[in-house]
Amino acid sequence: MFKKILIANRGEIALRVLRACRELGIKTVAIHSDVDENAMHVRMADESICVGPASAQSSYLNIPAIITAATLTDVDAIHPGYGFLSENQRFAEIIEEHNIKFIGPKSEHIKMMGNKIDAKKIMDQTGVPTVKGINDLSDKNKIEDFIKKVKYPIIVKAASGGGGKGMRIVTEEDDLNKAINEAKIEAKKSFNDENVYLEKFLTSPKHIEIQVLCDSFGNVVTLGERDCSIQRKHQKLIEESPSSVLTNENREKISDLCRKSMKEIGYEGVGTLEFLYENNEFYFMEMNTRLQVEHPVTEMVTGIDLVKEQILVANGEKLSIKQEDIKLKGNSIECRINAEHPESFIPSPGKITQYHQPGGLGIRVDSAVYDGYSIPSHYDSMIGKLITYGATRSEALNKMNRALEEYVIMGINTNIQLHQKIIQTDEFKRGSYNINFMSNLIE
Ligand code: MV4
Repeated sequence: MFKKILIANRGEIALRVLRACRELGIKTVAIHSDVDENAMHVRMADESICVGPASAQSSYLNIPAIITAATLTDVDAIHPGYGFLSENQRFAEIIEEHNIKFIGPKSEHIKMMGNKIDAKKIMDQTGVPTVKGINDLSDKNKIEDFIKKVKYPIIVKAASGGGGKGMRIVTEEDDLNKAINEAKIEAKKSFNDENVYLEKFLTSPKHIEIQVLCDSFGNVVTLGERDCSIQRKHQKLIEESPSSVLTNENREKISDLCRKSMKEIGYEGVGTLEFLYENNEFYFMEMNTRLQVEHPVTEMVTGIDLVKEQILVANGEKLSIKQEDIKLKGNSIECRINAEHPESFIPSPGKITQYHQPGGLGIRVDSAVYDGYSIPSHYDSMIGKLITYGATRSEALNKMNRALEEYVIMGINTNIQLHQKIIQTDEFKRGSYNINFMSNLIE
């Protein structure tokens, strides 16, 4: 078993990984920037190393400094968390070149899924339903034929995209060329890859994703779905599992297809297949090859510790869980707590002058903040996740209402009130919401 793991991240996810390591009897190394010297992940780790100044570019994204830290502390493996270097193929390769295990998928799969066009092709070839689209934009006639078939609206997406950059929605023919050119320029600037593709734009889908877990022996399990439709500017706000609109039958059908596909490509580690879901049909969009922010709702309804499993399969162990042993039980909801103004959404870093976090049965708080902690302005504004679990969805929802009321964070602005507003709407209570929920709420 790994003796020591370096955690190449900060905040709540660094703590999440530290906790799994401690339970597995593995020593931990935290890395941190100058401004994170007093961060909780540094305090909780067995060892810590400063890898650079405040800017993420010079610290948490600084590959040479992180490799040096890993070599100096003699770790067996590196866990990248989410964000930062978690889906960086070069980072995964360099780590392995240093005979250190990257806790994540093979670098070939990071690369494959990093290109959304390739990802869709592979999924299509392995029998997963994808959104109708066209990848080759060199022939105007082919584009015309495609649009004649699927009709407007159309969405232009960047092959290396994510987070809405290089994306354009086109509702009429006159706007198409301009949208493609603008998307190309934006994609080149953001991802240094000007490749874009077209898809039929679905106007009111849900965003539903399937969690997979695979070992290096070809064993694959799926762990149900997460409904992540409550998002604003491509930042998820609330996630839940299971989704209230899926029947056991359509859950099993899509899960079977995901397992078959992952087995066929020889995927290893945890992964998430992102789908749009409209009129009872799934359409694959992209795959995330990392542990995701919202993984706790899956852990709550399956009872499976995804980070421990991730570490075990990276260590070359066979999955001990069989698909038939995975039973989704109860309901879980996660609210992402951000340090930001509830109406303007402007980040609100600064010192937390008073802090009380909710507790009790069915409440989980994944956060790295504490009383007196100063939130630096250099990183993401997400300061924690509030997760509730109940035997039924209404119980999980009642607990969320109670927990949000109990949560005290003074000195900074947070989106706690916004969460209260969202979960008290009839649409949220019904669970029938789609990706347009937030734009309708604010209007
Ligand atoms: C779509 C879509 C509808 N139809 N693709 C959003 C981020 C990226 N992961 C892909 N996204 C979408 N892709 C098709 N074919 C709807 C979204 C989408 C979205 C689009 C525009 C503005 C806000 C959005 C919020 C969530 C999802």
